[in-house]
Amino acid sequence: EKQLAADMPFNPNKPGEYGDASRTPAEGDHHQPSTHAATGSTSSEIVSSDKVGSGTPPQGENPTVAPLDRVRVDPADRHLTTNQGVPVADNQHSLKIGLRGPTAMEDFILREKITHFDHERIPERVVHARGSAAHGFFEAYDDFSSLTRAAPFAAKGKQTPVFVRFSTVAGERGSTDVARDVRGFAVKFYTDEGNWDLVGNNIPVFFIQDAMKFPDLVHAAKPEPHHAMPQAATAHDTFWDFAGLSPEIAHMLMWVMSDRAIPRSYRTMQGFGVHTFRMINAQGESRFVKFHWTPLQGTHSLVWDEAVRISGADPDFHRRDLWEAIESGNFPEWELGLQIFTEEQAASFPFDILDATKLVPEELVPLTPVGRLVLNRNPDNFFAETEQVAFCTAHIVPGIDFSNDPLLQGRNHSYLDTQITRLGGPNFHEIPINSPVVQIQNNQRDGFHRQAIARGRVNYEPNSLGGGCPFQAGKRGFTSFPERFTTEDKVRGNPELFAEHYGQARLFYNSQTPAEQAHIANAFRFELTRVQTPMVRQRILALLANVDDALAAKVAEGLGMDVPEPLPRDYQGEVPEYAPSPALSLLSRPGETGVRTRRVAILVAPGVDGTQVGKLYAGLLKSGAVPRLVGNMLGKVKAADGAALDVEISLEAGPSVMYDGMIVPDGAADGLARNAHAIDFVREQYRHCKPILVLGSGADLLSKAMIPTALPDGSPDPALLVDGKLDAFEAALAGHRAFVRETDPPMV
Ligand code: HDD
Repeated sequence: EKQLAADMPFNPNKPGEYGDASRTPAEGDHHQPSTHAATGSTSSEIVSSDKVGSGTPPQGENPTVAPLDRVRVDPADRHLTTNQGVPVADNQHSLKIGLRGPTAMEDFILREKITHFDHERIPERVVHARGSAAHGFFEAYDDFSSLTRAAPFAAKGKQTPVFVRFSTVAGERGSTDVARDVRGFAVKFYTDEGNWDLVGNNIPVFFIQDAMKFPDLVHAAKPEPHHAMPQAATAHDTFWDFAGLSPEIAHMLMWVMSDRAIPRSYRTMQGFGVHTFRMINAQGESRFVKFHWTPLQGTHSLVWDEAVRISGADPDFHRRDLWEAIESGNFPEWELGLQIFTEEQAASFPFDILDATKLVPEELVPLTPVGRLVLNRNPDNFFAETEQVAFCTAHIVPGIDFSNDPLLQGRNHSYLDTQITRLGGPNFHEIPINSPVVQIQNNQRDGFHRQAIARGRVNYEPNSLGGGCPFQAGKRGFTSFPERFTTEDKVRGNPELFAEHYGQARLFYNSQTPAEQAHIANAFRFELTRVQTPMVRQRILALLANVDDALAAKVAEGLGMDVPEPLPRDYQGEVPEYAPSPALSLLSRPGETGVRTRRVAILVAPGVDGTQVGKLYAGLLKSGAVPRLVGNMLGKVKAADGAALDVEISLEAGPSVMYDGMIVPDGAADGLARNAHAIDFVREQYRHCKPILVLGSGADLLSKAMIPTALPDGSPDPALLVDGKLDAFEAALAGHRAFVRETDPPMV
């Protein structure tokens, strides 16, 4: 035994527990026995081993919060062991009584392996089950301590580590990334004063105003309970039934029926804290704030027809996009902007800032840029990090505080509570991804899966036996903003302005470009067509009649119905009139990264102009785009000059929806035209308004696919370039889509 421990340390992190080391105290400071009376060390701890250490960690240290390195595991050059560290000789065969006999109960290795496997799954999140995450940092542009004492804003250039998880809401863990849905945008800041979670969405308003309604909203949106359909979709009766009976949803419906709900990428979404929060400086002065994340990549979305096809072609579309961007060094970046306003300003707004169905128009309170968020590292392990991360709106730090938004107040309960089932107990804060980077010291004890080994006999406060430690932080600690309340009755109900549901729904609709407005109407038509109960459709039309006559009429026409009487309004006052807010259009933020990471298909077939292909490929790479040679099948394609080109992906495996734009080089059309996948490819690129460049005889593929080269009104198509230059194509690609090409129904 001695021999084994001394000569063969199977895991160098845990050298032998037996042998001489267990009797002789090891050298070094950290092995000195404690002299602190409060630790309650017994003399047996002085007899230390490398496993138990000396029993005296450096004062104040709590290694459960050390960097993730402490738990990263790398199997290189290691042999298999059981969970008890026993070397495993044979991982292929169970232990049998004779080769054809029964398996021995004694086979502890088999049983351990199977038992662990049997318990590999944990419950998925009750909402936002499907998600993807990355590490990064937040960097403050300046010292904002006059606004807040929150640690991330304390100094110019200060960096705070973050972990960010994006998600859909309704779908289950394995559902498609590109469902029509709100996206979660949850940021965990590991600040110097504890973890701050900003648990937001890519839409600045919400469906409901009071947490009391959340379980009903989610039940209605999730698959219907009798047959568990449909997956990851609101296009069914129960959601729209709930919606029509909850007119506060009007504003949010405009957003979720808009292209915001089908983003091109997590990287091209805005994020919002949604609620009004407070920021408080060291002098105790408070301001209200709204949080906005603005992507440097621009705000871009899919078109619905494309999203439907991506769900089949690559349901991991957003996960893959985020992963690949970070792996390739194209670190996505967002600017954090704050809308900062006082209580007096808030009182003058024509809406209530505690109402999560309302936004503060940027024209009313412009954004103050305060820093940037950069995601620069993919997780090592999806389960350990992305799945086990636990966000909670109640995780705030000194300098930040809540408002009385009743949705937020309810959330503050829900998030901590839900982790207790999902992560199996109250110690989820010790899971490495959730632990702060600062020390945890308190008298909370025990519970399932406890990691920290709290020392001493004192687990209460106040105490004298522990020298009063850990002690209250006093002024350094978190103090709630001392908001003053007048004496009011305890009631269930809403403030008056909560009853006004249509002014901002109209504001949003009126702020969209015609193409975006058309997409909203089409989305309503699609969803309500899927609804089976005419009365449910009717009620939504009645709701829309309160928002915009033309929209209601268009949706009604699409459903073959008449617009009914508008829903009765709860609010007796005047509906506020808002001037359109261009900031609410997705198209107002084209981004600063141009064609970087945009995927371009170069279609190739035997006889293609190889030199031209080489130049296009190199040119696109140089601009940071991602070109791919797409052909009939994998293998070599002989170019006109005899050179061999490697097809990177086939038309079948890499269909049109995987690309932001396409090029048909000279000489490629003949070899492609007999493949219906190639015809579909061009037609879909066209229908989805993507830039197309055709060179020389490449144009033949357009005519084979019956693509019009001019717009319906006869004017030239700005994104269909016949014998155009690569520069012009790249400009169109940076512009993302040419919606001017769209017709309803599609002509191509
Ligand atoms: Fe929530 C998860 C965002 C209202 C209850 N929510 C969750 C996540 C995001 C949001 C991004 C996923 C976090 C992650 O990646 O792990 N939720 C929002 C926003 C809301 C909102 C922006 C409105 C402004 N949520 C809301 C209400 C309640 C919840 C009103 C309950 C009263 N949300 C939860 C939850 C979840 C959750 C049940 C499921 C998993 C989790 O928390 O950790 O507690």
